[in-house]
Amino acid sequence: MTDLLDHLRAAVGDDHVLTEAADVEAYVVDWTGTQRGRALAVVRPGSTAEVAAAVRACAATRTPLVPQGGNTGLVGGGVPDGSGSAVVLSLGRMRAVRDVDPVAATITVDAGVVLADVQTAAAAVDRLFPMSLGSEGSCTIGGNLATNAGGTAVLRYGMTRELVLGLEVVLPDGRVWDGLRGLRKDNTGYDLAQLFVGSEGTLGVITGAVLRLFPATPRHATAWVAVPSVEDAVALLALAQREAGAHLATFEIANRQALDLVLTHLPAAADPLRAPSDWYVLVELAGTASDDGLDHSLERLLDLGVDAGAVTDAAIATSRAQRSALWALREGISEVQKVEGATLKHDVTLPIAGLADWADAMGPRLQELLPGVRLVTYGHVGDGNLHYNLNAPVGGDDDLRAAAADLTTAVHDAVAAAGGSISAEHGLGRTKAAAAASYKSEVEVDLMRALKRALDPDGLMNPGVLLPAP
Ligand code: FAD
Ligand code: 2HG
Ligand code: ZN
Repeated sequence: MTDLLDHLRAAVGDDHVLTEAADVEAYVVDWTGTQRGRALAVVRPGSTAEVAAAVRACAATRTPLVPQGGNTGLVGGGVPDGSGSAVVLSLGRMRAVRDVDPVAATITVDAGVVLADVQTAAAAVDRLFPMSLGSEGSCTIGGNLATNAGGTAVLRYGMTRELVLGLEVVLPDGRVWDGLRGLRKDNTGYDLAQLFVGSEGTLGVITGAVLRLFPATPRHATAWVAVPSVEDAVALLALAQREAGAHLATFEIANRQALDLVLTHLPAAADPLRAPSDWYVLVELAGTASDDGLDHSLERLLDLGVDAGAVTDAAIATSRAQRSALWALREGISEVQKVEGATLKHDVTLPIAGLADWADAMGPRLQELLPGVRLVTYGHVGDGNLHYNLNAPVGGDDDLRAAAADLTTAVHDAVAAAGGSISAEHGLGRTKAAAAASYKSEVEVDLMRALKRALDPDGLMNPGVLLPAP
């Protein structure tokens, strides 16, 4: 072990190999506070060459390695297990924007660049990097790529997978694959970059990326809309797709329980509507500087929604401050769930046609399993993705923990039966790897294991994440 630490120090400098408990703490506990591991050391390389040297040192001693970006992941994939045998490799020092090309509409960045900084760098050349997550102030592009993150702009721009053109990756043996090509067309064999997207640190360490940029969308029309049911939200989505077409940028859902938690815990939050509703939709149209008429389209959409019985009330933002206040009601939910107490997360997608029936049937089944459990349902309904999350019955945090396995199995079984996915956008990490394998066919799991073996024959890259230990 001393040998390894010496090699790591030689690779990245003494100051960037952390071993003291206090220094390591922030790297071994996840954002939820529920996944805690132990690390042999945390290593913080400052360049691709230093990442490669650190990976080589780990490979030579057969030391497992856990890549980490902003540590905002929600499935425990970025923190080590409890054995204390792994090295955490943090990309936090690799924060350079290497190049921005507004004409090619590409940006080339180090993997440790924080998502909000990529957005800002794109805006500086009057372009848009559309990915938008509640964690964008701390999550990194490397983490976004490794988890194939989603967020609130997927409806219009797609998942991270659709926003990447090229990657630079340090392979498990320490070699560097330079695939930093910004070509829109490149049909020269297997798409290697896509292999690493969504691989959750199990195939290599992403050190750089070429990402796609889009025309800036400085114009917005935003509304917080009361809808009676999930079915009505889906009906309104169909109207929005027809009326707003390509301008439809965001279509998010939240139930009243979610809003109540936000109103309780966020001091600046206020209910924009007079009467409570069971469900709400945050809808936003976005356009370029020359796109007039978004406000008109939104009003027309809401009128059509009222006529169809899918909308009962709405608040339209008339200023930037109002727009931010409406967004805060949606983006604040994750945080306030945590403040409220014990939670259980279910990040599920379903075929959108079956979403409402699925949600209607699920609630009563969970109440049977844990009477009083609070359903805090929200998410990206435009993508068929619900965060079908739970908070404990009031005062019943221990009851939720005791019932957690049964509740999650009930949700996941119902998702599988309805043809959905138990991870829409957060990945599998440590917490869902075994469950996902149990719902996949043997052929699918075999293919995944074959890929893993081909790239990481010694199984050193983030073992136990994405695929359960064999
Ligand atoms: P980490 O948490 O550090 O790591 C996540 C995974 O990626 C781990 O498996 C890790 O090993 C791997 N990894 C990290 N960096 C690299 C690298 N350079 N090379 C190889 N592997 C790497 N997610 C969504 O999809 N949509 C949302 O709307 C969303 N909203 C969120 C809101 C909040 C408040 C929070 C706390 C989280 C949210 N997330 C969301 C989850 C999380 O922010 C994303 O998964 C994000 O992509 C993780 O980035 P990170 O840099 O924090 O990665
Ligand atoms: C969101 O959409 C995120 O807000 C976080 O994906 C969801 O905390 C969660 O469960
Ligand atoms: Zn989400």
